[in-house]
Amino acid sequence: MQNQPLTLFGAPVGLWTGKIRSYLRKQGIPFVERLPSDPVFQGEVMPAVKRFINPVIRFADGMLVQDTADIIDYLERKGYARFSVYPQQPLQRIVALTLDLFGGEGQVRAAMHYRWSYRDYNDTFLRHEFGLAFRAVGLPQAAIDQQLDGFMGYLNAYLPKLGITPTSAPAVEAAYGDLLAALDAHFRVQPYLLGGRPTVADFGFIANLFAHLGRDPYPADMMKRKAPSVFRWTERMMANDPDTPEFPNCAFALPEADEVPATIGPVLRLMAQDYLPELKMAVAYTDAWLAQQGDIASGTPVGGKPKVRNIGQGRFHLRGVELETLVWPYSLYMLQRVTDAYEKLDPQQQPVIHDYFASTGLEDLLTLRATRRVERRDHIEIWA
Ligand SMILES: N[C@@H](CCC(=O)N[C@@H](CS)C(=O)NCC(=O)O)C(=O)O
Repeated sequence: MQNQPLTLFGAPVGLWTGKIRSYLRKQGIPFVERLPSDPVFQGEVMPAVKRFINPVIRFADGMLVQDTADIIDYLERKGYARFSVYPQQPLQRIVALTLDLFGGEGQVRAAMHYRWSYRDYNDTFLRHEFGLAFRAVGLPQAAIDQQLDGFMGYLNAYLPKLGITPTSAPAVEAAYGDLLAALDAHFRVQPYLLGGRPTVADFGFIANLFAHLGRDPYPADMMKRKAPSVFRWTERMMANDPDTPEFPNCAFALPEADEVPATIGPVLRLMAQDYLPELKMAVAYTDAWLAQQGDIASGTPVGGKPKVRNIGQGRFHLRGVELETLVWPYSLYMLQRVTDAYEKLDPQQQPVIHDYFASTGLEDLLTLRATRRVERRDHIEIWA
């Protein structure tokens, strides 16, 4: 079974599809990519996962796995991976999980902003890219244009719901600009976030930094001009080899001692400043929301129905500007990975990790939890 290519249902334009495409290539796992217009996706995958969502992988025997975090875990568990993207050593492991959260959930706002707030600049490219699925099924151009207006309008309409408005845009851009600068300094001296080999940290970041921020015309141009080492890392992440000619002496490995590169400190400090307040808001909002709901049976989809992935909108401050944004229990699912890993440590290891996180302002993250756990069952986020 492991020799038969699996099918990746997703799209070149898809944020989370890029994360899994990168993972499959780096792990040398054979796959065939198909667009969501494919009859198998429409007739088999969508009914099974109960919503339109990309990516989904399908094994030759029909088994489906949806959600990039679960796909990576599944492939590792079943022995498909050449190397684990979860470091074994505690500091490296917890920093990797933390950066997975920051690069994935924490950069969606920037990705959506630079794609849709610069829609005119990006439009020819986006219409081409979103048109691929409609062209693949042979729709005439007039019908494609109509479909594109509808679907692109639907995605564009997320901006205000994510707190992206003319008032907040300068804060969103300042936070992303500082992050690009910190990442650029890092990738000048290291091929991957934790050293010579990609970890789940890199796969979290490549989600937003490839399909949107590294590929759409406006942000890709900005990345090349302002942070060329970050752009170079996006190429490296999409290659099926280590792709490190500029680091000829760097082994495809993490540091032997349980250390993380010094240039990661500034990235974590930006997370503490720009993302931790939103996570704290999401936890407090979720707790208040849960308290209002009364009894929710274990296994209930987080939003009541499989299609509803958020539980409302909460407010927080980004660089002094108040934003109102959707609260996604999925972000808490990714946060739990950090808090679970910290909780599992030997008591004598915890202070070492705590001290490192305190040096970046992120110590509260290690124990930040909602009153109820989010799990995933049958492709849906549920209350445990
Ligand atoms: N947490 C999921 C996210 C998947 C996701 O949100 N995919 C987007 C496309 S990149 C989607 O299908 N959105 C459909 C919609 O919002 O209606 C993962 O890691 O795979």
